[in-house]
Amino acid sequence: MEILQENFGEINGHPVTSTTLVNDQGMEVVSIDYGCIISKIIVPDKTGKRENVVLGFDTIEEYINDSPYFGAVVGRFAGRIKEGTFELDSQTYQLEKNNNGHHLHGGLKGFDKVIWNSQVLKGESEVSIVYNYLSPDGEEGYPGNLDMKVKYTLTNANEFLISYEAISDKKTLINVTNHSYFNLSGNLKRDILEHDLTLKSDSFLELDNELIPTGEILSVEGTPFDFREGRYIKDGVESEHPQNVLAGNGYDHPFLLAEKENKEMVLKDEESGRQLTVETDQPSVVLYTGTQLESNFTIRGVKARKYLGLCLETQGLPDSIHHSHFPSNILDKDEVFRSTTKYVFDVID
Ligand code: G6D
Repeated sequence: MEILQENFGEINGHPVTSTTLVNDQGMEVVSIDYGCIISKIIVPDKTGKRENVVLGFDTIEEYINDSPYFGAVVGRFAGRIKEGTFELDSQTYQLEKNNNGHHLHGGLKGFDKVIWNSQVLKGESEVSIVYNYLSPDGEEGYPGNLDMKVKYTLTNANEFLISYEAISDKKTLINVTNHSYFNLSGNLKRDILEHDLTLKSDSFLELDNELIPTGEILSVEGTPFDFREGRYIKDGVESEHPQNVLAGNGYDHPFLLAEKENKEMVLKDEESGRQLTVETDQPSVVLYTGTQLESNFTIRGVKARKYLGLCLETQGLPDSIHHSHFPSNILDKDEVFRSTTKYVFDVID
């Protein structure tokens, strides 16, 4: 097990450090303290060839200029909040409206756009980095001084765990996730249309044409949203289902998970033989198939394009504050929020 650190650049005079967690199987996870961004995950394919399986950059400038949340921790509230406004204890709050008149992913200066403090921890069979950021009361319109911790842990069993912990001195909202775009082909050799996803979910949220949840919870039965027995991502791209069309010919939807911490999501790329299993304690996952990726920049030499990566954003339900039948994302004063998502990389049996 090893931990390597080096300078990754600087933002307004603040140095940004890159940290590489390495296990004894040759798996590597590289992250930077700007946005806790995961910039590389190196895992072997079925022949043992070690390649990168996430979309990322090698310079801080590209993250600032081009990145649609590549690898970033997203918050205080991942997803959209309608019109960026909500009420808590009869007080109305107005968040930054940074997306089409609504609030998206924590606003203009969300968790993805700040420099976090970091501390590394080296164990016998695992290595970790703990990121910490104190989001001041009123930041992007949110109430409360929120002390946020994110821990990345790599084990010798090729498990990568992301653990979140938060506490606030006022009642507030919290819905945090990681926005890595996975592409198991290795070094972006192919897009993700032939990736096969198995997802234990019987229902998903209906979205309106501004991608805001309508409140309706739809059954996956008989639709391209039924991943229970496995399905190629391309099915949702070729589909004429109005929700696939509305998402830009693909998926950008929250799915309600039928189980927790029990292999809820398994993503496979048959050609490389790579497999990613994701387990979480969160009630839902947003499947986003990179439908808004434009081709106006390159990613380590590969021209950006739709479907070059997909996100499995484990989290609560977007806009939950406006839908009382959704699980709550309200964090009471001095209540401790904790959540863990586990990613296990191996090869298909
Ligand atoms: C688009 O609607 C999608 C979001 O789900 C995604 O997170 C973002 O692009 C990167 O806004």
